[in-house]
Amino acid sequence: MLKELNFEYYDTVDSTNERIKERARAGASQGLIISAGTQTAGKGRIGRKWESPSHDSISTSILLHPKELTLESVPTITIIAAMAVRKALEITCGLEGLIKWPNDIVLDGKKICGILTEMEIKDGKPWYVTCGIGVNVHNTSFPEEIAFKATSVDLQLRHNGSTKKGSRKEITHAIWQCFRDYYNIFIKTGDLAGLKEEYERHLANRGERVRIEAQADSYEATAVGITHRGELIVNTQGEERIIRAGEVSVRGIYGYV
Ligand code: BT5
Repeated sequence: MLKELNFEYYDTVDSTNERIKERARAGASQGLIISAGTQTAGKGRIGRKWESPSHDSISTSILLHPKELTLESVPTITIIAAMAVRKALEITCGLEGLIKWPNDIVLDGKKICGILTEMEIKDGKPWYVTCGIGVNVHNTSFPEEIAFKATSVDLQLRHNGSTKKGSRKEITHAIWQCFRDYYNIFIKTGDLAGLKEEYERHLANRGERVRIEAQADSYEATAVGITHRGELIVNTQGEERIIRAGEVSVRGIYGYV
Protein backbone atom coordinates (compact mmCIF):
# COMPACT_ATOMS: atom_id res chain seq x y z
CA MET A 1 0.00 0.00 0.00
CA LEU A 2 1.12 3.53 -0.73
CA LYS A 3 0.23 5.68 2.28
CA GLU A 4 2.28 8.77 3.05
CA LEU A 5 3.42 11.15 0.33
CA ASN A 6 6.45 13.30 1.18
CA PHE A 7 6.94 16.21 -1.19
CA GLU A 8 10.33 17.83 -1.79
CA TYR A 9 10.95 20.63 -4.27
CA TYR A 10 14.22 21.79 -5.85
CA ASP A 11 14.81 24.68 -8.18
CA THR A 12 17.07 22.81 -10.63
CA VAL A 13 18.08 19.16 -10.89
CA ASP A 14 19.52 16.99 -13.66
CA SER A 15 16.52 14.64 -13.70
CA THR A 16 13.98 14.03 -10.94
CA ASN A 17 14.15 10.29 -11.74
CA GLU A 18 17.92 10.35 -11.13
CA ARG A 19 17.44 12.19 -7.81
CA ILE A 20 14.92 9.55 -6.69
CA LYS A 21 17.34 6.75 -7.64
CA GLU A 22 20.08 8.32 -5.56
CA ARG A 23 17.79 8.64 -2.56
CA ALA A 24 16.44 5.10 -3.02
CA ARG A 25 19.97 3.68 -2.90
CA ALA A 26 20.54 5.68 0.28
CA GLY A 27 17.50 4.02 1.90
CA ALA A 28 14.68 6.55 1.40
CA SER A 29 11.13 5.35 2.03
CA GLN A 30 8.32 4.75 -0.39
CA GLY A 31 6.24 7.86 -1.07
CA LEU A 32 9.15 10.29 -1.45
CA ILE A 33 8.29 12.71 -4.25
CA ILE A 34 10.91 14.95 -5.81
CA SER A 35 9.77 17.81 -8.03
CA ALA A 36 11.86 20.45 -9.73
CA GLY A 37 11.43 23.84 -11.36
CA THR A 38 13.62 22.77 -14.23
CA GLN A 39 15.70 19.77 -15.32
CA THR A 40 19.03 20.08 -17.06
CA ALA A 41 18.96 16.47 -18.31
CA GLY A 42 15.28 15.47 -18.44
CA LYS A 43 14.89 12.00 -19.94
CA GLY A 44 12.33 10.39 -22.19
CA ARG A 45 12.23 6.68 -22.96
CA ILE A 46 15.10 4.84 -24.68
CA GLY A 47 17.58 7.69 -24.41
CA ARG A 48 15.26 10.38 -25.72
CA LYS A 49 15.29 13.89 -24.32
CA TRP A 50 12.48 15.51 -22.31
CA GLU A 51 12.24 19.30 -22.49
CA SER A 52 11.52 20.92 -19.13
CA PRO A 53 12.41 24.58 -19.54
CA SER A 54 12.72 27.01 -16.71
CA HIS A 55 9.78 26.81 -14.30
CA ASP A 56 7.22 26.33 -17.06
CA SER A 57 6.50 22.69 -16.54
CA ILE A 58 6.07 20.04 -13.87
CA SER A 59 8.91 17.56 -13.43
CA THR A 60 8.06 15.18 -10.64
CA SER A 61 9.01 11.62 -9.64
CA ILE A 62 7.93 9.22 -6.91
CA LEU A 63 9.80 6.45 -5.12
CA LEU A 64 8.01 3.11 -4.78
CA HIS A 65 9.07 -0.09 -3.07
CA PRO A 66 6.57 -2.41 -4.71
CA LYS A 67 7.13 -5.56 -2.63
CA GLU A 68 3.77 -6.85 -3.82
CA LEU A 69 4.71 -6.68 -7.52
CA THR A 70 6.49 -8.99 -9.94
CA LEU A 71 8.99 -7.68 -12.49
CA GLU A 72 6.42 -8.12 -15.25
CA SER A 73 3.83 -5.95 -13.53
CA VAL A 74 6.12 -2.93 -12.99
CA PRO A 75 5.44 -1.39 -16.45
CA THR A 76 1.77 -1.24 -15.46
CA ILE A 77 2.75 1.60 -13.10
CA THR A 78 3.04 3.82 -16.20
CA ILE A 79 -0.59 3.01 -16.97
CA ILE A 80 -1.60 4.01 -13.43
CA ALA A 81 0.38 7.25 -13.69
CA ALA A 82 -1.28 8.13 -17.00
CA MET A 83 -4.70 7.66 -15.40
CA ALA A 84 -3.64 9.87 -12.49
CA VAL A 85 -2.39 12.72 -14.69
CA ARG A 86 -5.51 12.60 -16.84
CA LYS A 87 -7.75 12.77 -13.77
CA ALA A 88 -5.66 15.51 -12.12
CA LEU A 89 -5.89 17.73 -15.22
CA GLU A 90 -9.63 17.23 -15.23
CA ILE A 91 -10.21 18.07 -11.57
CA THR A 92 -7.77 20.96 -11.31
CA CYS A 93 -8.20 22.61 -14.74
CA GLY A 94 -11.29 21.07 -16.33
CA LEU A 95 -9.10 19.72 -19.16
CA GLU A 96 -10.24 16.40 -20.62
CA GLY A 97 -7.15 14.65 -21.90
CA LEU A 98 -6.86 11.27 -23.56
CA ILE A 99 -4.26 8.62 -22.84
CA LYS A 100 -2.01 7.77 -25.76
CA TRP A 101 -0.86 4.30 -24.79
CA PRO A 102 1.36 3.70 -22.99
CA ASN A 103 2.86 6.88 -21.59
CA ASP A 104 1.47 10.11 -23.00
CA ILE A 105 -1.47 12.34 -22.22
CA VAL A 106 -2.74 14.23 -25.23
CA LEU A 107 -5.12 17.14 -25.73
CA ASP A 108 -6.33 18.14 -29.17
CA GLY A 109 -3.95 15.58 -30.60
CA LYS A 110 -0.88 17.10 -28.91
CA LYS A 111 1.30 15.80 -26.10
CA ILE A 112 0.96 17.57 -22.76
CA CYS A 113 2.55 14.92 -20.55
CA GLY A 114 5.11 12.12 -20.74
CA ILE A 115 5.85 9.40 -18.19
CA LEU A 116 9.02 7.39 -17.58
CA THR A 117 9.00 4.44 -15.17
CA GLU A 118 12.35 2.92 -14.24
CA MET A 119 13.34 0.23 -11.77
CA GLU A 120 16.36 -1.36 -10.17
CA ILE A 121 16.32 -5.10 -9.62
CA LYS A 122 17.74 -6.99 -6.63
CA ASP A 123 17.64 -10.79 -6.25
CA GLY A 124 15.43 -11.06 -9.31
CA LYS A 125 12.76 -8.77 -7.82
CA PRO A 126 11.99 -5.07 -8.19
CA TRP A 127 14.10 -3.34 -5.51
CA TYR A 128 12.65 0.08 -6.13
CA VAL A 129 10.76 1.83 -8.86
CA THR A 130 10.73 5.47 -9.81
CA CYS A 131 7.88 6.82 -11.86
CA GLY A 132 8.61 10.25 -13.34
CA ILE A 133 6.04 12.57 -14.85
CA GLY A 134 6.56 15.67 -16.97
CA VAL A 135 3.62 17.99 -17.67
CA ASN A 136 3.79 21.17 -19.75
CA VAL A 137 1.98 23.89 -17.80
CA HIS A 138 2.96 27.47 -18.65
CA ASN A 139 4.87 26.77 -21.88
CA THR A 140 3.75 29.00 -24.72
CA SER A 141 6.26 27.75 -27.29
CA PHE A 142 8.39 24.64 -27.82
CA PRO A 143 11.61 23.75 -29.64
CA GLU A 144 11.00 23.50 -33.36
CA GLU A 145 11.25 19.71 -33.54
CA ILE A 146 8.34 19.18 -31.13
CA ALA A 147 6.29 22.36 -31.69
CA PHE A 148 3.81 20.55 -33.97
CA LYS A 149 3.03 17.88 -31.39
CA ALA A 150 3.34 19.55 -27.97
CA THR A 151 0.90 21.61 -25.93
CA SER A 152 0.57 22.93 -22.38
CA VAL A 153 -2.12 23.49 -19.76
CA ASP A 154 -2.15 27.27 -20.30
CA LEU A 155 -2.30 26.92 -24.10
CA GLN A 156 -5.23 24.52 -23.80
CA LEU A 157 -7.06 26.73 -21.29
CA ARG A 158 -6.64 29.70 -23.62
CA HIS A 159 -7.79 27.56 -26.54
CA ASN A 160 -10.95 26.76 -24.55
CA GLY A 161 -11.59 30.47 -24.01
CA SER A 162 -10.52 30.51 -20.36
CA THR A 163 -8.36 33.22 -18.80
CA LYS A 164 -7.27 30.84 -16.01
CA LYS A 165 -3.69 29.57 -15.73
CA GLY A 166 -2.64 26.22 -14.37
CA SER A 167 -0.95 25.94 -10.97
CA ARG A 168 2.07 23.63 -11.01
CA LYS A 169 1.76 23.00 -7.29
CA GLU A 170 -1.95 22.25 -7.34
CA ILE A 171 -1.65 19.93 -10.35
CA THR A 172 1.38 18.12 -8.88
CA HIS A 173 -0.46 17.43 -5.62
CA ALA A 174 -3.56 16.27 -7.46
CA ILE A 175 -1.47 13.94 -9.67
CA TRP A 176 0.08 12.13 -6.71
CA GLN A 177 -3.13 11.93 -4.73
CA CYS A 178 -4.91 10.41 -7.73
CA PHE A 179 -1.88 8.17 -8.30
CA ARG A 180 -2.06 6.89 -4.71
CA ASP A 181 -5.75 6.00 -5.09
CA TYR A 182 -5.24 4.15 -8.37
CA TYR A 183 -2.00 2.49 -7.24
CA ASN A 184 -3.64 1.06 -4.12
CA ILE A 185 -6.47 -0.41 -6.21
CA PHE A 186 -3.83 -1.89 -8.54
CA ILE A 187 -1.78 -3.34 -5.67
CA LYS A 188 -4.79 -5.18 -4.24
CA THR A 189 -5.16 -7.42 -7.28
CA GLY A 190 -1.74 -6.94 -8.90
CA ASP A 191 -3.46 -6.15 -12.18
CA LEU A 192 -5.82 -3.65 -13.76
CA ALA A 193 -9.04 -5.57 -13.05
CA GLY A 194 -10.48 -2.62 -11.13
CA LEU A 195 -9.18 0.09 -13.47
CA LYS A 196 -9.23 -1.24 -17.01
CA GLU A 197 -12.69 0.04 -17.83
CA GLU A 198 -11.91 3.61 -16.78
CA TYR A 199 -8.60 3.51 -18.66
CA GLU A 200 -10.25 2.31 -21.86
CA ARG A 201 -12.85 5.08 -21.71
CA HIS A 202 -10.01 7.58 -22.06
CA LEU A 203 -7.81 5.66 -24.49
CA ALA A 204 -6.90 7.74 -27.55
CA ASN A 205 -7.47 5.92 -30.86
CA ARG A 206 -9.79 3.31 -29.35
CA GLY A 207 -11.68 1.67 -32.19
CA GLU A 208 -9.56 3.59 -34.69
CA ARG A 209 -6.81 2.65 -37.11
CA VAL A 210 -3.27 2.94 -35.81
CA ARG A 211 0.11 2.13 -37.23
CA ILE A 212 2.23 -0.24 -35.15
CA GLU A 213 5.89 0.46 -35.74
CA ALA A 214 8.04 -2.35 -34.43
CA GLN A 215 11.69 -2.86 -35.24
CA ALA A 216 11.08 -5.94 -37.32
CA ASP A 217 7.82 -5.00 -38.92
CA SER A 218 5.26 -2.26 -39.23
CA TYR A 219 1.55 -2.69 -39.89
CA GLU A 220 -1.86 -1.08 -39.56
CA ALA A 221 -4.37 -2.30 -37.02
CA THR A 222 -7.38 -1.20 -34.98
CA ALA A 223 -6.79 -0.35 -31.32
CA VAL A 224 -9.19 -2.45 -29.25
CA GLY A 225 -8.29 -1.87 -25.59
CA ILE A 226 -5.80 -3.07 -22.98
CA THR A 227 -5.18 -6.34 -21.14
CA HIS A 228 -5.29 -6.67 -17.34
CA ARG A 229 -1.53 -6.05 -17.40
CA GLY A 230 -1.81 -2.88 -19.41
CA GLU A 231 -0.62 -4.22 -22.75
CA LEU A 232 -2.35 -2.82 -25.83
CA ILE A 233 -4.73 -5.09 -27.74
CA VAL A 234 -4.96 -4.44 -31.46
CA ASN A 235 -6.83 -6.21 -34.20
CA THR A 236 -5.13 -6.77 -37.52
CA GLN A 237 -6.96 -8.58 -40.28
CA GLY A 238 -9.32 -10.25 -37.85
CA GLU A 239 -6.55 -11.43 -35.56
CA GLU A 240 -5.89 -9.98 -32.09
CA ARG A 241 -2.33 -9.11 -31.15
CA ILE A 242 -0.97 -8.03 -27.79
CA ILE A 243 1.55 -5.18 -27.82
CA ARG A 244 3.94 -4.63 -24.94
CA ALA A 245 5.24 -1.19 -24.02
CA GLY A 246 8.81 -0.71 -25.14
CA GLU A 247 8.39 -2.95 -28.16
CA VAL A 248 6.77 -0.53 -30.53
CA SER A 249 5.53 2.95 -31.32
CA VAL A 250 1.84 3.38 -31.94
CA ARG A 251 0.87 6.15 -34.30
CA GLY A 252 -2.48 7.38 -35.50
CA ILE A 253 -2.83 7.18 -39.22
CA TYR A 254 -3.58 10.88 -39.57
CA GLY A 255 -0.90 12.57 -37.46
CA TYR A 256 0.90 12.24 -34.19
CA VAL A 257 -1.96 10.69 -32.18
C1 BT5 B 1 8.42 10.41 -22.48
O1 BT5 B 1 9.30 9.73 -23.26
O2 BT5 B 1 7.45 11.00 -22.86
C2 BT5 B 1 8.82 10.39 -21.00
C3 BT5 B 1 9.01 11.74 -20.43
C4 BT5 B 1 9.22 11.68 -18.94
C5 BT5 B 1 9.64 13.01 -18.38
C6 BT5 B 1 9.67 12.99 -16.88
S1 BT5 B 1 9.94 14.59 -16.21
C7 BT5 B 1 10.21 13.94 -14.65
C8 BT5 B 1 11.04 12.68 -14.86
N1 BT5 B 1 12.45 12.99 -14.91
C9 BT5 B 1 12.98 12.68 -16.12
O3 BT5 B 1 14.18 12.83 -16.42
N2 BT5 B 1 12.03 12.18 -16.92
C10 BT5 B 1 10.75 12.11 -16.24
P1 BT5 B 1 9.06 9.39 -24.80
O4 BT5 B 1 7.75 8.68 -24.97
O5 BT5 B 1 10.29 8.70 -25.21
O6 BT5 B 1 8.92 10.78 -25.48
C11 BT5 B 1 10.02 11.61 -25.66
C12 BT5 B 1 9.72 12.49 -26.87
O7 BT5 B 1 8.70 13.46 -26.52
C13 BT5 B 1 10.90 13.32 -27.32
O8 BT5 B 1 11.70 12.58 -28.21
C14 BT5 B 1 10.22 14.51 -28.01
O9 BT5 B 1 9.79 14.16 -29.31
C15 BT5 B 1 8.95 14.70 -27.18
N3 BT5 B 1 9.10 15.72 -26.15
C16 BT5 B 1 10.21 16.11 -25.45
N4 BT5 B 1 9.92 17.04 -24.55
C17 BT5 B 1 8.60 17.30 -24.69
C18 BT5 B 1 7.69 18.19 -24.03
N5 BT5 B 1 8.07 18.99 -23.05
N6 BT5 B 1 6.39 18.15 -24.43
C19 BT5 B 1 5.96 17.34 -25.41
N7 BT5 B 1 6.77 16.49 -26.05
C20 BT5 B 1 8.07 16.46 -25.70
